[in-house]
Amino acid sequence: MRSEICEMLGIRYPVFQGGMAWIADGKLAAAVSEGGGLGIVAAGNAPADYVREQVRIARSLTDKPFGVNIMLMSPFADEIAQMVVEEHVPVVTTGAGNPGKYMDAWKAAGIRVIPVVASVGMAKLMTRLGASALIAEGGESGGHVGELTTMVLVPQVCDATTLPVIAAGGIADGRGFAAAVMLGACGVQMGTRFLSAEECSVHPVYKQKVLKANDLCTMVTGRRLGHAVRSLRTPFSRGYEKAEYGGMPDDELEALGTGALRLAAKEGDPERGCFLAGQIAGLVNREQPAREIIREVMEEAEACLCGAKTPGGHHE
Ligand code: TUI
Repeated sequence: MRSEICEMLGIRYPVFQGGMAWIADGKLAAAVSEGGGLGIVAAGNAPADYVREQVRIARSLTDKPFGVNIMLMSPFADEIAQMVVEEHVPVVTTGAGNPGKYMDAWKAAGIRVIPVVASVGMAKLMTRLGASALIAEGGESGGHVGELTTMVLVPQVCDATTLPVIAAGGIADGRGFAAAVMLGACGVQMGTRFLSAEECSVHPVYKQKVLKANDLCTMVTGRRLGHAVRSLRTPFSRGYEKAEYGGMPDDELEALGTGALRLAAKEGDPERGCFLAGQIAGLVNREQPAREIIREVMEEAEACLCGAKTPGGHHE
């Protein structure tokens, strides 16, 4: 089940690990890359030195390719954009904005740039600016979400670009992988599924919440301030929603969200933490080594795509 993205990046399986802020560290990225996928260190809102340290940890644990995800709304985005060049990171993915101003420098450094796009317009722009591939992420995903679902975004992005497209949002198993391929994608990115990996050092309270979540456990907040975020329904997210629609001033609302993601991921704070997770969390219910996750997804996808499985998931 190799695809053009495997040749381009030198990876065995076209499976990316999502760039989960404060969660996707050097250890998780290395485990995914060792398992044959593309591990990704997430920068999130962390300072450049923290991210550099994680890059070095990943490099000490694997000699396989891995990437860094840069969250473009971060106050440290400029420094991290420079850091990936200094550290010779082979692949950069971006999220939550337009990476246009960094593209020339990254390309000159030989970095493969793979932006997350949430619309056809952004897909066309990134194609023109010289991206190596695109990640089309639907709003089923956890974290910062766009307007479109994976089902409608992926085929429209595939038709709008000649680049390889990685599908993301709502994909956590081989059926999702196979569906993505049917929509025109050549690979997938999974966040929530890799959050459950044994090598994922997210706080145990966070991991357990995701493992126990069902299909209806997530909600979207933050639309009023222009950055919608999908997270588990918790006292924090409900309180935020109340404040959002209750007329709290913008600056106070902004302050309410600040640091909540780190509190969830690092401290497992059930009251004040913001637990980002995708709608597919209901399907993710056990901890497994990253290598096993990748193998299971690829085997199931192959079975689906080769006709061994009928629609609906029943074996013939
Ligand atoms: O970025 C994500 N997911 C994230 S980022 C994050 S940290 C955060 N902290 C505070 C507020 C918001 C987020 C947690 N999860 N996914 C990739 C993604 N990118 N989804 C949607 C987009 C996107 C949206 C708009 C990409 C480009 C874009 O372009 C808009 C423009 O024109 O600048």
